Amino acid sequence: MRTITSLAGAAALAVTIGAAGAAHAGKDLDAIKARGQLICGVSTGTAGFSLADSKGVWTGMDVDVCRAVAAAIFGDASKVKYVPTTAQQRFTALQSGEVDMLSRTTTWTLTRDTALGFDFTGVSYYDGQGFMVNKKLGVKSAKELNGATICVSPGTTTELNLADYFRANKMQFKPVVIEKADEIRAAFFTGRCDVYTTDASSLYSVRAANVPAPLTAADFVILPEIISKEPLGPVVRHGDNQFGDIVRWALYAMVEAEEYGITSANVEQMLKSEDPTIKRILGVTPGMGKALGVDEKWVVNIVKQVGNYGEAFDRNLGAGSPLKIERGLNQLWTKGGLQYSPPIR
Ligand SMILES: N[C@@H](CCC(=O)N[C@@H](CS)C(=O)NCC(=O)O)C(=O)O
Repeated sequence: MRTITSLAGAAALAVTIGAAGAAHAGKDLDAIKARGQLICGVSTGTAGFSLADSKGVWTGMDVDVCRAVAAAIFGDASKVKYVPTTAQQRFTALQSGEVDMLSRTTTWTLTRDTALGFDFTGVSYYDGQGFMVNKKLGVKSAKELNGATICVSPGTTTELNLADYFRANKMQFKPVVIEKADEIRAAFFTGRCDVYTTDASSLYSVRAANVPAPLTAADFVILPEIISKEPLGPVVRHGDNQFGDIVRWALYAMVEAEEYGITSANVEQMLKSEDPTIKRILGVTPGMGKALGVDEKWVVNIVKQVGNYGEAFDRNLGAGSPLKIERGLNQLWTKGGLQYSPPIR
């Protein structure tokens, strides 16, 4: 009886997968495959997240998410064209089709996920908004900022949270609103504003990478208050669920690989593992690639070329980078953090 039931269950699953048409590519995925390249909207330059060097080579955590998607689709992480976007331009770039996806410190909110016509596919970095000030001001807490002049980027959650926070705490502020990242940083460092506010990770990034000599990182303090939740993640347009699924699971694959101890260094060795979960993740037991409409070696390609989530975090943002950001909320759930992949099965 038990055998008959489970056979019936397996048959039902086969029918479901067949009917859903795992291999039906939508229009965005078709276009990406036809051009042979993913077009990823990144920021104009935030060290650790997305930054181009003098040769035009992009690196960073957000860049690595683009690379993982390209590795899943093409088996080649280098098949990405990067389009720099400011916070204000980014959503138009995605809506108009100028880019296939965004991977650029973009916070998942209800209105962006609905009214703007987008889907967020996961959280690549759990962040929160903070404040940075020049040490000379002697300010120790955001509660002391009444009357301050504050540099803030337009078209961001930052702008909205800032207004909420000051209203809630019955304080006044003078906004200095500047779209371009290099200009807003210059305005802050030259003293045009007392305070720079953005995602805390970007404050760490700017303090580590952008302070102009003779000033140094030690001249600036990031205040202890984190005033918001900023779950940053990749974004796609509505209309091509299969492409959205690939973007979603490319990031999850990096997280799942970390949880199961699969790294860029040991992935070949792991192909010989007897663990059924690892066999499924790496496509040794086929099925996951087919369900997603990509090669069965999709996770092998991602991990070999990009690394698992922890490797990417360490290299771009953590101990192996100039930013030295703690894993914190971005630690795996098994180690007290929030990074958690649904099962690859
Ligand atoms: N996470 C926030 C802020 C994102 C954001 O883009 N902030 C600006 C602060 S300057 C930035 O990173 N810009 C980088 C760029 O334009 O290259 C949001 O999604 O609204």
